[in-house]
Amino acid sequence: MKINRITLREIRLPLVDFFETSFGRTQERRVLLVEIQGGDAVGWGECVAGEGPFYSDETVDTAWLILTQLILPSVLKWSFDRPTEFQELVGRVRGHRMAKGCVEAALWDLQARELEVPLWELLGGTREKIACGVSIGIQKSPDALLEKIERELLAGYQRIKIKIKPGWDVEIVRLVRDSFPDISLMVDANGAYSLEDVGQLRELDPFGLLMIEQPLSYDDLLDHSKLQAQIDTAICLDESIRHARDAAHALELQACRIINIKMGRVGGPSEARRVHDLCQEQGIPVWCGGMLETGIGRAHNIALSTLENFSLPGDVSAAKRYYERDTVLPPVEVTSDGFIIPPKTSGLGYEPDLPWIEKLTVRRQDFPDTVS
Ligand code: OSB
Ligand code: MG
Repeated sequence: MKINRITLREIRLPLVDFFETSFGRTQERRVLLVEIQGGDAVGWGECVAGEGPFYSDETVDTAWLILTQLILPSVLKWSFDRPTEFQELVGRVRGHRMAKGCVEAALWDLQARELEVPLWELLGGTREKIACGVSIGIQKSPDALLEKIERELLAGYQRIKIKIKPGWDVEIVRLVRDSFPDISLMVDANGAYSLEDVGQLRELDPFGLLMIEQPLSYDDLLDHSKLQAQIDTAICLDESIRHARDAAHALELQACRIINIKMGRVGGPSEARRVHDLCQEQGIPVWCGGMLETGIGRAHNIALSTLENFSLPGDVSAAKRYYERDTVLPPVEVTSDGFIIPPKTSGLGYEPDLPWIEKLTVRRQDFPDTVS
């Protein structure tokens, strides 16, 4: 299939509520959307880079630069049989995985639509429903946190993840456990601790947490391995896993027992699938992480989550938790018992709401540059 036209847009939209992690607070999202036309179809992708270099070194602006100057010009007029070939095309660009990832994702959607099959089927997925959990940020008060957890449980979510950082950890987890003794609960530190905090982290062991996500530095494997040997709670790696080779090294080092897969973080659906397959071979469960995506990114996460080894509930939740109005129709929603049913229609199975996206757009670049 030959690529004829590409549009890159930046949209801005406020979050319903601020989202706070150990690395900072987000109130408004800046999101890049890529639309790629080839054959008789159009595919969409969403870049998960953040507003600042706090989760990873990529940002919305670095992604814009790399996409407009290097990646999209090389994709225009390019022909491919399989979306996986894209990684060879851009292989000389090191890093910038979130920038690359949204383009590869759009190519998958494009091909699925061209073939008139659901994207999840093209990816090789088998799950007919996706178990959903939620990620709850650091709140203004412990009471506000308890209230939020209560609301999400009532909505049907199957697993609660709370963000922790030094000063908002053991006592908060104790409070949550006292209030909700039986829920499936986990914590995410986004790299806020160091190996010297092992004493503090061991204090989490009695609370029966499903896992602790990324306790140590975003770029570390070795210290996680040392930590895992000293705590009972399973470590799950997020930031530290940039590709399948990192995952292989992490497992060899026993740096974690679970891996969170985010397609943006690892550079696209094909690398995400590689991490998934490797973990499956080694008996390591995975789950799909989230990056406060709007519906387009969410729909890609849903498709990915249908792969067999996504055996734990993901941070794949309804769009309305974050945005008043989603970028796709119908909006991504969750059943009252906490599942998302992957659509049977072709491609993503959710349609980008183009008039709404146009309204939210603050900058746009077309390939070829069609003005005149
Ligand atoms: O660490 O999983 C994370 C959001 C932004 C950056 C990093 C993370 C998160 C989340 C939110 O936890 C998950 C979601 O999209 O619901
Ligand atoms: Mg995380």
